[in-house]
Amino acid sequence: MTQTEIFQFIQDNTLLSASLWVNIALAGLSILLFVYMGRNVEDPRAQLIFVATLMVPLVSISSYTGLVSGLTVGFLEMPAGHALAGMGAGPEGGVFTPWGRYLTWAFSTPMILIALGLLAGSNMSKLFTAVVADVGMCITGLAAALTTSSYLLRWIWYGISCAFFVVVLYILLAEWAKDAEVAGTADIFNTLKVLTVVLWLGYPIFWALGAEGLAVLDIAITSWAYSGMDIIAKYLFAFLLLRWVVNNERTVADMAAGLGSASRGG
Ligand code: RET
Repeated sequence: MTQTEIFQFIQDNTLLSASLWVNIALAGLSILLFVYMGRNVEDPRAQLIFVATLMVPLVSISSYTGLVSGLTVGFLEMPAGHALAGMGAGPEGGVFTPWGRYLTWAFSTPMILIALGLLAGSNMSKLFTAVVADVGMCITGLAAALTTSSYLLRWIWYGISCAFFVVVLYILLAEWAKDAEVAGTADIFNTLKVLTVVLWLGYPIFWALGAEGLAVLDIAITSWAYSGMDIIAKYLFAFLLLRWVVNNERTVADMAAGLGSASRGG
């Protein structure tokens, strides 16, 4: 299938193309809003949180532009055992695979974790571990989507991706939650942690239910599920984080100087 045919296929499926265009529009608005919100932030650590967070909609607008144009979408023939096997590939069939989504998660999700780690006052080892495991999760998730030789191997990739995900969850729930108490940022960190953990759990669930997994859900519904989760996990998340940073720049600055509220003493 040529890129033009894929582009046409997406345009013809209104529900599917709307799920992509909505995110391009919201990412664009978020970029403008966030640049405006951050215009007076001066502390370097707060600035770093800002830049990392601003990258999220920037990566997102690129990701969705790639999808909507057909550049980062393929129609792949599924291996025997898959519910949609035997559909062929190309104009005759194949399974709609928006692989650009999984690829660009490798760039957007580390930014979310860097922002969260800095907010929690993470040390370098934990931040490194979280980011590396997260990239591993995204790339092996991409491998699961692109493997067409064996149904079993698709799910083995999925399992490996989940193992990386467990590392990320552990750092978020156990390590950074503790660090945030010491840093004096527990309130906002806990809000964002719950939002992140609950939403991120949705991605592997919808992958498993979608056309590329068990094929219980149709491609437009799956696309809306990801797009809806993205709207909350990216733009709402980033907005809440940036609003807090702007209003609490002092707390962030003190943290950078090793003066988190706990070490300041009573
Ligand atoms: C996959 C499938 C394989 C198993 C696992 C997955 C997890 C994906 C996650 C994605 C989060 C994406 C976000 C994007 C926002 O920019 C790759 C779906 C565990 C957690 C938050």
